[in-house]
Amino acid sequence: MRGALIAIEGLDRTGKTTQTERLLAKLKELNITHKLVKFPKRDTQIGKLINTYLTEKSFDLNDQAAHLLFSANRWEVIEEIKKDLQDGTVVILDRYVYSGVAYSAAKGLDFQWCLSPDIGLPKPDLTIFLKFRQSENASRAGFGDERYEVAEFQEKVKHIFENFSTNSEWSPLYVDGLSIDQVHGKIWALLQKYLGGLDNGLQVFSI
Ligand code: NYM
Ligand code: MG
Repeated sequence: MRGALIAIEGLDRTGKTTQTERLLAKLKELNITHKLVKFPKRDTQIGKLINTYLTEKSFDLNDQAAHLLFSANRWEVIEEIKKDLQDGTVVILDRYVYSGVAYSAAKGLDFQWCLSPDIGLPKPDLTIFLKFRQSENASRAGFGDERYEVAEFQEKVKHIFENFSTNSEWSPLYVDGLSIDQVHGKIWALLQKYLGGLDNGLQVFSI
C-alpha cells in the first residue's frame, strides 16, 4: 500500500497554511505517517531565487523564466516525494501544479504551455480547492505583501483555477463565513477515505 498524495490549493490568503497546519496536527495525533511539502519550496537553491522574485518587486524576471523556476522547484523534490509515498507516507502539498498553471496563465501565458513543464509529475489523489464566493481574500491581514497579491490579479487566477474543476480529483470547498474549525472538519471528512493507504498506482499529469 502506498500513501495518498493530497494537495491543498487556493488563492492567496484563503487559509491554506492554517489548514495544512491543523491537518498535520490531526495526523500526528492519530499516528498517521505524513509529510508536508509547501510549494514554492523556498529553502532550495531554486526556491531561494523564487523567494527573491516574490518578495523583491525590483527582481525583474521574464514570465516564462519565472514559470519554469516554479516547475523546476517541483521536479527537484519529486523523487523524494515519490519515495515517501511508496513507504506509505501521506504527503500533503500546500500548492502544486495547479497554482503553477493558474498564476502564470493569469499573466497571459498559454494554458497548455504552462502545463507542459509539469507533465509527468504525479497527480494528487485528492485536491482540495479552498475558495470564496466573494473576493474576501483581498481584505485579509497580510494581503498585498508579495507579488501577485493584488485583488484584480487574484480574480484572474480564480477564473483560471476553474479550468480544473472537471478533474475527477478536484474538490472545491467554500470557506465563506466558516470558522477555522469548521473548514478543518470539512477537509478532514474529504480526506478520510485516503488515509488507510491506496493500492492503485499514481496517475501523472498529461496533455
Ligand atoms: N505560485 C506558487 C506561482 O506563481 N506558481 C507556482 O507554481 C506556485 C507553487 O507563489 N502567490 C505563487 C502563488 C503565490 C506565491 O505562494 C507564493 P504562497 O503559498 O503564498 O507561499
Ligand atoms: Mg501567498
